[in-house]
Formats: sequence, C-alpha cells, structure tokens
Amino acid sequence: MIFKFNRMASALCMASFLVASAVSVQAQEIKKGLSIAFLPKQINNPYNVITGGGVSEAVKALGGKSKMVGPSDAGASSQVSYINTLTTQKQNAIIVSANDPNALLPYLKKASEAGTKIVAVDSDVGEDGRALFINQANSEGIGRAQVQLMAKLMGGKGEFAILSATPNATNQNTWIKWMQEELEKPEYKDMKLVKIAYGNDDDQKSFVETQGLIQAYPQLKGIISPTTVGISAAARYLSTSPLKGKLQLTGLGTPNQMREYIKNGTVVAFQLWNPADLGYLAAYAAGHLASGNITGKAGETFTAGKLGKYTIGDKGEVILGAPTTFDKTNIDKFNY
Ligand code: RAM
Repeated sequence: MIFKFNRMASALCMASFLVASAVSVQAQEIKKGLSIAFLPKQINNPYNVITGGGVSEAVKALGGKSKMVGPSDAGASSQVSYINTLTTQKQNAIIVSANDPNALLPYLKKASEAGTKIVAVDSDVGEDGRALFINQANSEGIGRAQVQLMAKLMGGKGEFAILSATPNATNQNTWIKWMQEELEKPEYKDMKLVKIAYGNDDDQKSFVETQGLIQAYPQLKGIISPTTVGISAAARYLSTSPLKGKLQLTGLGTPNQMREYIKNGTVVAFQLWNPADLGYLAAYAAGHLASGNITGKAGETFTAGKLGKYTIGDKGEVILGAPTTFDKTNIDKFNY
C-alpha cells in the first residue's frame, strides 16, 4: 500500500514537474503578430534612429509589426499626442524614451488601462507609468565615470561646465545628479562646475550654448556633454576654434558622429553603449510583457534573442550592460 502510494506520489510529482517545465518553456514564447511602437524623445536624432533600428530588428525576428513615431523636438509634452494615438490604435506595447518623467504619466496610465504594455527605454517615466525601464547602463556608474574621465582630461584642475539635453530629461538629470555626487570627493577639490547649460537636444541650440559657455567663462577648461546631440555640436564648434585641443570636451556620443573629432584632435575620449542593442532589448522585453511571460517584478527573467538572458531588478529596471570608452585606439572598431 505504502509502496503503491509512493509510486503514485512520485508519478504525480513527475507529471507536475513535466507540466511545470512545459509551462515555463511555453511561458517564454513570444506571441506572433504583436504590434510594438517605439516613441523616442525625437525622431530626427541619429541616436534615436539607431535605437529604432534595434527595435525593428527584434520585432521582425519575433514575427511582429513595429513602427517608430514621435516629435521632431524633445519638448516635455510633445510626446503626449503620440501616446494617445498609439492607445487608440490598440498597440500591444509602446516603448518610450521620455522627455519628461511626469508629463506623460496620465496618458501612459490610460494606455496601460486600455491593455497596452508600457516599456520605458533610455529615459525613464515615473515608475507608475510603465512596467519596465530598460536602462543603457547603471545610472550612477555613467554619472561618476563622466566626472572621472573629465578629471583625467583636464588634469583635475580648473573650471568646467555641463552641456545637457533638455532641462526635464530624466536620464541626463539622473546622470548629472551622480556627477555632482562624484564631485564631492576630495580628489576633485580643484575642479569647479560653473554652469549647467541646456542645448535641448537641438543641434543649433547646443552649438550656440557651447559658444555662450566659452564667452561667459574665459577660464573654462572642460565641457561634459552627456547627450549625443550636445557633444557632437560642441565638438563641431570647438573643431574650428582656437580652443581646439585645449578645452577638453567629453560626454556621451555615437562613434560615427564623433569619429572625425577624435581623428582631428578636438576630442580625446568619450563614452556610450550600443543604442541598437538598447532598442533590441526593449523590444524583446515588450514582447515578453505583451505575451504575459513577465509582469515587470524584480527577479523575473527573460531572454532577448542574440543578447541572451536578463533579470529584472528593483523598480522594474533592466540594465543593458557597461558603457564603452572610445578614443583614437578603438573608435574604428565601432560603426553606430
Ligand atoms: C541623446 C539623448 C538620449 C541619450 C543620449 C546619450 O541622444 O538625449 O536620451 O541617452 O543622448
């Protein structure tokens, strides 16, 4: 009897194990035919275009339909009408890089209520507005590394400024907060952050702001521009200025936009991650959410095609990986 019971119990155990593993295998499958939209900060920023390329590559591999829609300026509320349209269209998921952490919240909530899954990428919205935030790298690490690099370039001494994106950008503001924390350390006592200027992720405005910083602070030794639009505009300005090679410029840029400035000695080093991988990862995350495989809880895992397996961290954050530092020794190995 006991023997029989044990056999029955182990058969039941085995059966439930098989069911459980079948469920977990099936649970990782992404539904075909999903519609996944990417709403970047602005559509005419090369960085966003590369991220969009990663989204569309992944969605294609998943057998879904993707599109990239968005404003031509990175204004705080210019993304709202796009969210509303995508909600009406009943997209399965929206991947959004926010120009403002709060301005989009009520509209994203409405989209979620209507059944659209929300994934923030690159620049977060408030935690209430999305299930996941796909972050390019650890925000604290990005901020601190920018100051460390600047210190090395300007010999730890002198005035420097930050040329940021828009005043409300979640990502830049978070990085700047960590830059300021890093600057509290005694080793930076001879460095002074004199101004945070905003080029609004607009090429012309960033160019003019660079000129303004140089005029207002004649002793300026460096500029950190943690935006691909800002750093390339500042590099263009400096490349024809007598300060070329004297005023140190670093920040976050795409290798393709910065290559000529590295080669002609305007810039020594800068950093970034692969924006295409960021979009690719966000699209897989969106696919898994829309298929019910994950909900955004810390500890859940999912696979992202060629990028492998990811685990969701606290507050629904998923980190792509560590950034790369580019200089004249490695820039030619990168094409994005
Ligand atoms: C710009 C945007 C983007 C940021 C990069 C580094 O393209 O502001 O949000 O992540 O720079």
